[in-house]
Amino acid sequence: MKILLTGSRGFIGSHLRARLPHGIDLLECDDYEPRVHGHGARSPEVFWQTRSGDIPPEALEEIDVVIHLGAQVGVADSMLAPARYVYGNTADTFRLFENLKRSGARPRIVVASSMSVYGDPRTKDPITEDHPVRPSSIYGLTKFDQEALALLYGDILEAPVAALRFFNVYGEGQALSNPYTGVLAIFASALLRGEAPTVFEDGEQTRDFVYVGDVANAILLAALDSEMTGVFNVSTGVATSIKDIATSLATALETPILPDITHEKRPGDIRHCVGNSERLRSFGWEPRTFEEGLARYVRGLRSNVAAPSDLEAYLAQVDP
Ligand code: UD2
Repeated sequence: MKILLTGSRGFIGSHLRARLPHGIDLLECDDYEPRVHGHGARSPEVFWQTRSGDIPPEALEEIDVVIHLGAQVGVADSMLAPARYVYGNTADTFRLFENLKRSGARPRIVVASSMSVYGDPRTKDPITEDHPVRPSSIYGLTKFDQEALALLYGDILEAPVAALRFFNVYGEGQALSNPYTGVLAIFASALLRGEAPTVFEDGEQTRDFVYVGDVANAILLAALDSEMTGVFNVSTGVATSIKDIATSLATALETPILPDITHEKRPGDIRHCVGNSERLRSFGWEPRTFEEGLARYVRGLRSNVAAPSDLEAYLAQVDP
């Protein structure tokens, strides 16, 4: 089986590679975005050190599965530099699927979408995939474009498509140096420097934190189970407040530093977002508890895993 994996060297892509069954012929694509990878991090095994849209049709002819994780990531940044997201997410995804069409291949397609497509769900209850889509950031809009393009080209190519809406993903390898990454990595880097994490609003806003290994398992399931088509929330259904995140992480890291609660809202932030994942669970997927995921995350931090490039060696030693 031949798989094209875009974003293969990123946070989620690296966890996925560690789980791929032996014998898979993997074609990797990663543009080595400096904010995630720093400068100079390059692997000779990555055939395409380029953007997803640049892969020529000839390279796609024999592909059985496309897993499209490659994207520009960062909600706040997308409002400051929208063009980067429109080109990097919408246009590149369009070019990837257009090249796929030209190649004549009819692979199974798995695309990484995001809870950000819902915008502000305006409810504390877990939302299902039928909840209205109304992105409140350029990032969310372009993630929806990626999802919609995958579904549209799936229809055109008569290829099965699974669009996975990731909620707040955390875990080993989320780049500590990236200011636009998830809140756990931002808090971890503050605590490891001996500084108080900055909590916006009153800290009672909630999110649905899903461990990266479980996200990788969901992708693998979608890539290998031909019955899995349509849109799926990748979430736990459990709401955790941001204040609790700050204190749980400080406790787990044995750094008893209280968060600095600003009572200021970060522009564009939503108050609550929790996802119902019954649809994905019906295919046998089961996420870990936050406590288990946090313990794994902290073990990674203690082993100096600070970026996706640290993951390959680390995950080879631990049970991914
Ligand atoms: C956004 C996206 C999500 C994903 C994620 C990646 C939306 C609705 N969601 O989620 O799809 O891409 O970004 O990061 O667009 N916070 C603090 N202090 C900090 C940083 C964050 O208090 O230093 C709070 C923030 O106000 C928010 C929560 O933590 O309430 C989560 O923030 P986040 O940036 O980790 O993720 P979020 O939910 O904006």
